[in-house]
Amino acid sequence: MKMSQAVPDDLLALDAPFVTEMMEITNYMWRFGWDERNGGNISYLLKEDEVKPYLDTSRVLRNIILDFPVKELANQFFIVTGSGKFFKNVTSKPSECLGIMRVSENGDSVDLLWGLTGDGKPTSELPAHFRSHIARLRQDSDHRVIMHNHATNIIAMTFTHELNEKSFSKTLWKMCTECIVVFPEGIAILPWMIPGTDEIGIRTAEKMERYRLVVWPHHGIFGAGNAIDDAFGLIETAEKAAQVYMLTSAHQGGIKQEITDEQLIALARAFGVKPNIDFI
Ligand code: 2HA
Ligand code: ZN
Repeated sequence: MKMSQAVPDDLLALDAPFVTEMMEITNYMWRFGWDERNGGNISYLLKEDEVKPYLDTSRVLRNIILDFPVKELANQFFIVTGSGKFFKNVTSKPSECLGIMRVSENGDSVDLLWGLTGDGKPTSELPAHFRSHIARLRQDSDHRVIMHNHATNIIAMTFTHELNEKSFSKTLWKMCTECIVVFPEGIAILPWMIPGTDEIGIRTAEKMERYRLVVWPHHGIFGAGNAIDDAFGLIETAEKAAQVYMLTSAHQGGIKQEITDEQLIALARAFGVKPNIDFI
């Protein structure tokens, strides 16, 4: 048992494993060059039992109104990155760059319980995050994490590859043997849209009903998972495949051989995954 009486909440929360995980992963993502300036955001659904040892959940610091209702997430706890915060700084200023909050009973606001000091706000992409959580939870009750970043080669590929979900997914599958095993459903693509809006949130969440990876052309990628490692691993795998694509397609000699459709099918069979039948 933690002695929560003796230690102020703002210090105790720093011991929480989910805070450490957020500090670690944002740092990795920044070092990969995927989160320049304030690019990227993460939200991580927490269980009340995980939060309670580190935080007095009855102590609300302030209430933040949402202009999109999320009744489906009522009373759920999240740790999120803050709007305008730099991933580069999360490790040195966690309580400024991160926030722990609970969605209100009626789903039209959030109660801030920790962090986002100095009147910080949750990520500007909160509509896309919350709506994607709702969509993924409908598919998988173990779902926990929505992650967005500006993965460099995925963005590059949205300029040089046609923006068609089937051909984009197949190209990625063929770039690294493990891709079809990691994301057998393929990857979704939205049209170019203004970020931060409820509209892009709604469209992202529609795709999340069927996919765990959604590309925002000329902007970045969204990934969903049951854990930080899961969402990160998905994005990392897609980004690696995009990097191989960018390297090989830029090569003067062009691509001389590839993983064939038959080999993709054999891979899926060998690893017991069902590839998206619309794509192969
Ligand atoms: O600034 O990445 O999409 C944060 C973002 C917006
Ligand atoms: Zn972004």
